[in-house]
Amino acid sequence: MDHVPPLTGTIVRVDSRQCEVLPDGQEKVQPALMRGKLFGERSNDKSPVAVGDRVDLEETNLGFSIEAVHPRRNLFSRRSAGGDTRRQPLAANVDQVVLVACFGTPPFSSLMTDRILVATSFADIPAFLVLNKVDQAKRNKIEEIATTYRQINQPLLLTSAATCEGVDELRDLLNGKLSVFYGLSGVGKSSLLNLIEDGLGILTREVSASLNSGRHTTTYARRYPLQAGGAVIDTPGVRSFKPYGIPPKELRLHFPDLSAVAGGCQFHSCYHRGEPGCYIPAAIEQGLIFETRYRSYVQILAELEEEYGAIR
Ligand SMILES: Nc1nc2c(ncn2[C@@H]2O[C@H](COP(=O)(O)OP(=O)(O)OP(=O)(O)O)[C@@H](O)[C@H]2O)c(=O)[nH]1
Ligand SMILES: [Mg+2]
Ligand SMILES: [Zn+2]
Repeated sequence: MDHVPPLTGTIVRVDSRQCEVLPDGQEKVQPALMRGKLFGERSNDKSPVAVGDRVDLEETNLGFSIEAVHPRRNLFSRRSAGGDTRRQPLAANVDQVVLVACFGTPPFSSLMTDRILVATSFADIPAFLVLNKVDQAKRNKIEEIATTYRQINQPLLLTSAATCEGVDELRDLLNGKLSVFYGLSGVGKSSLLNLIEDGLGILTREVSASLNSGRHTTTYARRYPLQAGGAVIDTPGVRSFKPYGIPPKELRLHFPDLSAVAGGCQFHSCYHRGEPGCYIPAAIEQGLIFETRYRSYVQILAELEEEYGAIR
């Protein structure tokens, strides 16, 4: 029998039951079965594969099956929702996370934004913050939030899928990269993607449909190649987000604004929660740290301690 070169491919779509793969050198996306052994190897993961994963494939008369997942360059993940404490992989081997938040509906949440930024920092993936629906907010509200994130040197863009503000800049930013669009349900991820390129044709929420209907418009993560080069992964919006796996002691490292002034704290082991000689309250007074950011830190730290044990 002739030697058959190993068949490899990239995962382009994942939902709860099945996934799709693009075999290398082929043009057609194929449904693929996840081998049972993959679940055993990654029993702490909600799904053994994520969009962007490189995999070994086998082709049988029943179709393609995924035999193995290659080591990942990076993995963007979250804690599973509900009582489930497993890791939920969201996207693998990406160049950047485009974190979409918005004004109007759903209202901008500093805590949600900061939780996602912490997760991208922990995963060592660059994040780009997109503040969408600027047509829905007053200029001073927009400036207040933009200023907070500019202060921590967070790259950001103001956009509106309604007026196309910022869409050209967003398109430039995606060029040649693999980007994952992530954010709460209804912030406009799919609407923005449809403006980036004619013909993506991603389903978006009807204007009349209520955000509280309990349904997400995008129900699976899927990768779309871009004509200009690169690709984007659209993801189902979430209602809440918690970072997975960050040791509570490490959280302060993922708040660049806190780390930048922590040298002023009396003790190196200061976790900025009322310890003697903590410099953070003074830094807030002086406008070096925004109060919302500090509140996020305290809240996220409490959540991580509840999950992974208190700092002693
Ligand atoms: N006014 C205004 N409405 C917008 C803007 N962007 C999106 N929308 C509307 O917001 C709603 C939600 O948009 P989607 O693109 O479906 O949001 P999504 O983030 O993909 O939501 P999920 O798929 O559930 O995660 C739709 O009714 C859009 O028309 C914007 O910039 N301004
Ligand atoms: Mg969507
Ligand atoms: Zn401190």
